Amino acid sequence: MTERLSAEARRQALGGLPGWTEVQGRDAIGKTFIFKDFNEAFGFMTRAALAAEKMDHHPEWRNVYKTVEVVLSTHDAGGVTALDIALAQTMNAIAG
Ligand code: H2B
Repeated sequence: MTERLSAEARRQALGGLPGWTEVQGRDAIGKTFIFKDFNEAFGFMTRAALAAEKMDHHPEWRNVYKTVEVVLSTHDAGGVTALDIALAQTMNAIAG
C-alpha cells in the first residue's frame, strides 16, 4: 500500500508542481485551474478523468464555468502519497 509522504517530502514534491499548494486543515494538495471557457475546462476534466481512471486514483473536484478546483488525497492512506503527486503532474501536463 502506498504510504503518506512526510511533510518534508510533500514540500519538496510541491516545489516541482507549479500551482499546487497544501490544503489548509487536512492532509491534501490542491490547485485551482482557470481556463478560457467552459469548453476548455470540461475538456481538461474529460482527459484528466480518463487518466485518473487508468491510474485508479481519483480527484475531488468542482467545476464552475471555466474554473476547476481540484483537491488530491489518497483516501486509503489518509493523506498525500506519491499517487497524488503523479496525478497532479499529469493534470498540469494536460492543462498545458
Ligand atoms: N482515489 C483516491 N484519491 N484515493 C484512494 O484511496 C483511492 C482512489 N482508492 N481511487 C481507490 C480508487 C480504491 O478505492 C479502489 C478500490 O482501487
